[in-house]
Amino acid sequence: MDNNKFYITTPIYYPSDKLHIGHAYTTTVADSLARWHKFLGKEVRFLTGSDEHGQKIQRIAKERGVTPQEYVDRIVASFKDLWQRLNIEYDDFVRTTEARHQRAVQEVFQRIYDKGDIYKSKYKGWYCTPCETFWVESKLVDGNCPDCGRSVELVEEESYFFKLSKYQDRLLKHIKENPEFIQPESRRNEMVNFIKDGLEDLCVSRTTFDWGVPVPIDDKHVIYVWFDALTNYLTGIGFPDNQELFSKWWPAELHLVGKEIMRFHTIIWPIILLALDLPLPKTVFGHGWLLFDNDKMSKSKGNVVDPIALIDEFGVDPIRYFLLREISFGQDGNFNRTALIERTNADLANDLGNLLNRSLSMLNRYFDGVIPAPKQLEEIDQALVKAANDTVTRMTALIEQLKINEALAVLWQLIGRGNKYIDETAPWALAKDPEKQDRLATVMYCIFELQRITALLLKSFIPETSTKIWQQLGLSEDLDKLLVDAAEWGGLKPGTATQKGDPIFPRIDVKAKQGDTPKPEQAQAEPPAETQGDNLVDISDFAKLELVIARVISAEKHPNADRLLKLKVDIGDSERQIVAGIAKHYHPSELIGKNIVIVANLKPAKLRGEVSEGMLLAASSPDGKLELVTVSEQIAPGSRVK
Ligand code: ME8
Repeated sequence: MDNNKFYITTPIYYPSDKLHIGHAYTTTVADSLARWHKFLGKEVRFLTGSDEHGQKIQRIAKERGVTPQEYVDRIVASFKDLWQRLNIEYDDFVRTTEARHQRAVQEVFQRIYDKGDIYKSKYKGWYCTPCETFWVESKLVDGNCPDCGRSVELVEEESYFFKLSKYQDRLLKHIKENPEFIQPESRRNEMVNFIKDGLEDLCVSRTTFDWGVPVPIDDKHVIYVWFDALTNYLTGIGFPDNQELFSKWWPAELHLVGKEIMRFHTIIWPIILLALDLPLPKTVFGHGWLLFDNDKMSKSKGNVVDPIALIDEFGVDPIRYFLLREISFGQDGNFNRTALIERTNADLANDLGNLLNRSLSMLNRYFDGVIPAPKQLEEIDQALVKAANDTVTRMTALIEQLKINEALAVLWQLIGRGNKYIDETAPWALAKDPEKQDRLATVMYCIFELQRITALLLKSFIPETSTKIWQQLGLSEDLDKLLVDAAEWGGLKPGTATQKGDPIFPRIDVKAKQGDTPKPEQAQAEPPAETQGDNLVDISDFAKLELVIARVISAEKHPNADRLLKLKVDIGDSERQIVAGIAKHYHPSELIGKNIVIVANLKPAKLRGEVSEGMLLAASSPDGKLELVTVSEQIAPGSRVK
C-alpha cells in the first residue's frame, strides 16, 4: 500500500431534509483527518456528496409538489453552504444524479451481471423506506424495522438479485486477516456475527418507482439506492473512465460512517468490490451517535440541532472544537448547549485565548511587541521544549488510531503547561530587575515559540483560529503550506513583530445565554481573563449577589494544589473558609488583616477536597498578575458592598 496517500470519504447524505449536527460531526472529523494527513506531508483526497435517488426522495418531492430533481437541487445547495460555513475542504462532491455517477453505477452493475453474480428473480418481503432497507420477516421487531423502529411495507416485485452468499466466506476470511478493516473492534464483532448468521442474496433493483439509475440491461428497473450510493466512492476518483486517477487513489484508506450504516459498508460494499475483483478499503470506521441531551435526535421529538444556527451564534471553531474534543471517537456522545459553552469558555477562552492575550500584552510592554532572541535555556525551559516536541509525536500516534479527542487533550495539556510556565517564570517580576533582561528575553521567546507550534498543531482542527493566532504572532510563512516538521522547536525567528489583536475567544456569558451558571470550580479557581458581552442585567439581578467585606484572619497553602490558598475570613457575624486560585500572586502572610470583597451567597463547593464558602473578587492586569479587590480597615467586616 502506498503510505504516502490518504483517500478518505464520508457517507453521502440523503437530501431528505436539511443536515443536522450529526452530519456535521462526521464531516468535521473527516475534514480534520484530511487536513492532518496533508500536514503530515501526504497526498490527500477527501470525498463527500449526496445520495439523491430512491423511493424516500421521490415521495418527499411529490408531497412538496416539485420534481425530484428540483427538490434535490435545492437541498444539495444547502449541504454545500453548510460545508462552506464549517470550513470543510473536500476535493470532490459526488451527486448521485450526475451523469458521471450514473455511468459508474451502470458499469459496476453490468460487470457483476456479466460475471454471473446478478440474476433475475421475484422478491417478496418487507422494505423500510426511511432506511431504504430490505428485511426478511424473521428480522422484524414487533413487525417494524429493526434499525429505526418505523413501519415497513410489503414489497412484491420482479427484481435482480446479487449473490452476496457466494462471497460470505471470502469476506469473513478478509475480516479475520485484516483486523484494521472494521473498526472499532466492538463493531467488527457485531458484523462478524451478522455474516455468520448467513447472508441472503440482495435485491438490487426496483420496479415500483423510477427515481434511480436504470438497470443497463432492463430499463423497467432502477438500481437499488444503496448499490447506487456505495458506488460513489469509485465515481469520485474517476471510475471507470479515468484509469490513471482511479489507480492512484483506490483503495480508500478510510471510509468514515455512522454505526447504523456499518452493515452496508462492511458487507454489501466489500462484496461488490470482491465481485469486481477490486481491493477492499483499508478501514471502515463506524463512529457513535451524537445525542441531544442524551436522547437520539429526531424531527418528531423536535430536538434536531441546526449547525448553521450554532455557527451564527458561536462562530465556527467552537462548534468544530466541541465536536472533535468532547466526544470520545467511536462512542456515542452528547451534545448540549451547556457543555458547548463550558468547553468554549474553559478551553478556548481561558486556556488558549488567554495565553495569547496575556503573553502579547507582556511582550508589548517589555519588548515593544518584538520577539527577543533567547539566551541560556534553564531547566524549566528545556522541560517546555521537550513537552512541545513530545506533543507532536503523541498527537500523531493518537490520530493514527483515530483517537482525535485524546490527541486534542494532549495538545491542551501543552497549552496548560504554557500558562503554568508563565505563572512559574513570572515575567512581570523579571521585568522589574534590569539584571534579569536576558532571562526575560528567554522566557518570552519560549512562550511565543510554544504558541507558534500550537497554532501549527491546531490548524487541522480549528483552522480559522489557527490563522488568527498566526496573524497575531506576526508570522509571515504561509500557514497552509507548512508541514509537521515546521512544528519542531526553534522555528520562531527573533525580531518577529507581533500584532496584538482582539481576544480570539471572548468568554461566553453563560447566564445570558441560558440562565445557567458556570461550574463552581471554574468560577472560583479561575478568575476570568476577559469578560466581554453586551448583556445587561437589571438591578434585581445584581441584588441577588451578596457582596460583603471579609477580613482575612488566616491564610495557608492548600494541601493538594499549588495554585490555591485556603483563607479564614471574618464576615461580621461568622467566619468562613474560602479557597482561591491566588497562590501564585500572594504569599499567605501578605493577606492577613486585609479587607477583601467576597460573594457570600455562592453555593459552597469543594476545591481539591477543601470546602470553599464564597468567592473573592480580584482583577488581573494585562500581564496576568492578579490583584485582590480591597477596602480600607475603616469598613467593618460583614458590610454589604452595594
Ligand atoms: O445513511 N450522530 O445518509 P444519512 C452522528 N445516504 N452521526 C450522524 C447522526 C448522529 N445523530 N445523524 C447522522 C445515509 N449522522 C446514506 C449514506 S453512504 C454510501 C450512503 C451521520 O443522510 C453519520 O455519518 O441518513 C451517519 O452514518 C450518516 O450521517 C447518515 O446520513
